[in-house]
Formats: sequence, structure tokens, C-alpha cells
Amino acid sequence: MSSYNTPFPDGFVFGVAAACAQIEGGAFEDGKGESNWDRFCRIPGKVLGGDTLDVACDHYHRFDEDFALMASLGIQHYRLSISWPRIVPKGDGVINQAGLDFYHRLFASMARHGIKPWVTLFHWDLPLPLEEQGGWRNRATVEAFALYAETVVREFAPVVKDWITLNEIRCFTLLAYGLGIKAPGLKESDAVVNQTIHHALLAHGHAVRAVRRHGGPGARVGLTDNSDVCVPVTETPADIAAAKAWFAERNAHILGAMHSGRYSDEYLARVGSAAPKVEPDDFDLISERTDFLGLNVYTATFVRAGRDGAAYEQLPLPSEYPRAASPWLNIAPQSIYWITRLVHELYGHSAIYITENGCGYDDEPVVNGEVLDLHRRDYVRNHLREVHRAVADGVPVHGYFLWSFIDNYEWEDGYRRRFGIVHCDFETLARTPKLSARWYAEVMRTRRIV
Ligand code: GBH
Repeated sequence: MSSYNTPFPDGFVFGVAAACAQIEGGAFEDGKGESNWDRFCRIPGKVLGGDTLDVACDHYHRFDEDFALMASLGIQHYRLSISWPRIVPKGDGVINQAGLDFYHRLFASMARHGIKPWVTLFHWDLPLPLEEQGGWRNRATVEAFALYAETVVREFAPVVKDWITLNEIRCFTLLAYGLGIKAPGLKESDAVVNQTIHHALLAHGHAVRAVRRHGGPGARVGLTDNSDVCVPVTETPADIAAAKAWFAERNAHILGAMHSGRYSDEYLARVGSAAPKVEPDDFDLISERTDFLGLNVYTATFVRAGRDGAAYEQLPLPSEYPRAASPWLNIAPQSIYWITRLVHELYGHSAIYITENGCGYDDEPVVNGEVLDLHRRDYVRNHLREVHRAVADGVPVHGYFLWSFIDNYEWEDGYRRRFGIVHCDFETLARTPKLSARWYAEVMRTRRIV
């Protein structure tokens, strides 16, 4: 039983998240190489308004100010990512010392402000030369990533303890090479897409090994997945069983493969001749033990018990179902309860972190120095209540990172779509904490849903 206003357990982590390409800017500074996204955003029609990542929130030059703002809100945990093209500009073995120096300054500033880093090694920005050699379609990218991961983990092991290997495999494989929405914007066959996913899983395994070998005492590592999430229409055994069957099937190629050390027979039968090519020992790497699982949760599909022996029935969402400005973002707070519970039941994880949860809107003006984003306050509050319920039910959810700290470059939606709890004026680059930031500060301070 969850009484929503009891405190979260000691040790439960509250934080905020962002990613390098989306906030840093400084896209060509200090030796940074061009990335797949630096190129993609310049192809007419690919990104709303032709927005580029060149300046973004200018976090590259303003991180000290940003960490001071975080500290003033009581934020003690920040999930960020490191830019591969800053560290290895050409994707080969040549390291850019100025890139490493930048992150040393950044981590030092975080330490001064009492903020703990949770570092993602890859959040979609790939050195362009690797993209030009096939990107994630090419197994050589896996080797290049292994080298990069090892370099970064070795370098920052003294100051970073919590590592996330990759962010959202689906987004830089299926959406990038299959649906063509994200860089490099291709529409390849299912076979090619499945191969990119296999390569991503291998890259994940290499990063796990890099942390084991070079992370030092206390280092931990996990994947951040954007699993397909479902909610049982009623919380009855029949609908819950249907949700579980749907979840296992829809996540067979990533979470299923990682946790069982093979592609399941059902998955292989489903993809048929589009199955990925697997080399001997691949699954030793893919199924390396991790310390936690990160989950990004935004939206859900409703599922109920199937008729005539079907394992489930997936319901279409009616047009009137509540959603954020992002058309894909249907607001179903129970999603966060069900994903954590199903992941725990299916794969036996003992530590789960919500590494992203949040909502994007277009019209959030600053009026008299304030942004009254009650819609976001409600979104986060309703999701946190479901996290609280999961914790009360014994699901090992150990933390929650709100996406995002600040309005930023929302990939193909450019700067129009705002996910931040801090408003960014993209003309003046002025920061204004929104009402949701003040509200979340109070949650973090009291460790209760206020
Ligand atoms: C996350 O992705 C990212 O990690 C983060 O960088 C991003 O800013 C944030 O969320 C907000 O979007 O196939 O057309 O229906 C979110 C995950 C976004 C995945 C939209 C699926 C659906 C596109 N998703 N997407 S579509």
C-alpha cells in the first residue's frame, strides 16, 4: 500500500537529466569533430526550422552558472552525456586532449557545487567519419566505440562512479536507419535495422567491460533503455498477464536478448530472414552482468487480455486521449509503475533507475519573470506517485531523473519543443527556473510528493 505523502526511502536518488549534443553548443570548438547530427541538421527538411546544434544552450561556456543554478534548486544528481566527437574527433584512435580537458573542468565544477555525475557514454552523437563508413550498420563502429569507452572510463574513473553505456538503442537504430527520423535519416530494410541493434548491444557489452576493467572501486554500469511500455487496462490478473506477454514480446530484441543471452525462438521466427548475423561469443559480451537498468519513460500503450486465445489485445488510443505537444507523448502515468514492475518480474533486476521522464510543450512564455508550467508540475507529480507506488510494492526503483534540466535541442523538433524545468531563451540564452523547478526542488528537499 502506498500512501503518497510518506517520504521516499533513504538513498532514493532524485535528479535531472540532459545530453551533451542537446545543450552544449560549442559544436566546432576546441577540436571537436563534426557529428552525424551536425551534418543531419543541415539537410533541408530534416529538423524543424533548420535548427542546428551549434549553440544550443551554450552550456559549453556556461556550465559553471548552470551548476550553480542546479545547486540553488537543491539538485544533487545530474545525468549527462559525454560527446564522442569531442574526445575522438574522427572516430579513429586519435584522442583530442582539449575534449578531455573540457570534461575535467566540467566535473570539477560539479564537484564544487556538490552535484554527482551519472554519465552516459553515447547519447546519439556519432563522429561523422564513422557515420560515413556505415555508422551502426558497420561492425567497425562497435570497435571504435569500445576504444572510446575505454578511454573515457579510464580518464574519469576517479570522479565518475555511475556509468550508462548507451541511451535508447531504438532511437539511434530503428528511428535512424529504419524510419529515417533521426540521423542519418535512412530507410533501410528490417535486416539492416536488426543488425544495427545487434551492433548496439555489442557496444553496450564493451562499455560494461570497460567499466569493470577501468572503473575502479565502487564503479557501476547499466544500459538506459526506452522499452516499449504498456499499461494493463484493468489491474486484474488476466490483463496483467496480457501486459506481461506484450512487454516480453515487444522488448525481446533488446532487454530480452541481453538478459537471456540469446535471441528467443519467438523473436527469430518473427523476424525470419531479417534476423541479425551473430558471431561466436557475441552473446558473452551482450549478456555481461550489469549493476542496474536505466529506463526512460514517457508514454504507453494500453493492453488487455486477448480474445480467442490471443495473448493480448493492444488498444488504439482515441484522439481525445491526453497528450503533450509532442504527438507521440500520450500521458499515462501508470506506465512508470508497470514498466518497473514488469522489468523486475521478467528480468529480475535488483536496481532500476528512471533515467528520464518528462514532457514537452511549445508554448511556455516567461511572464513577469515566471513560467507557470502547471501542466508539467502535474505530469511529474502524477508520475512520481506511480514511482512511489512501485517502491511501496517492493519494486526496486532506486532513483528518478527528470528530463530535462533545461529547455534544449529536441532533435528533429529543434528548439521549439520545451522539456526543461528551467526555461531557456534561445535568443539571449537567459535561464529562468519554471514553476515546476520550484516544485521539484521542494520534492527533493522533503523527499515527499508535495
Ligand atoms: C528521449 O527520447 C531522449 O533520450 C532525449 O534525448 C529526448 O530529448 C527526450 O526523450 C524527449 O524526447 O516513431 O515518430 O513515433 C524519447 C524517446 C521520442 C522515442 C519519440 C520515440 C517516437 C517517434 N522517443 N519517439 S515516432
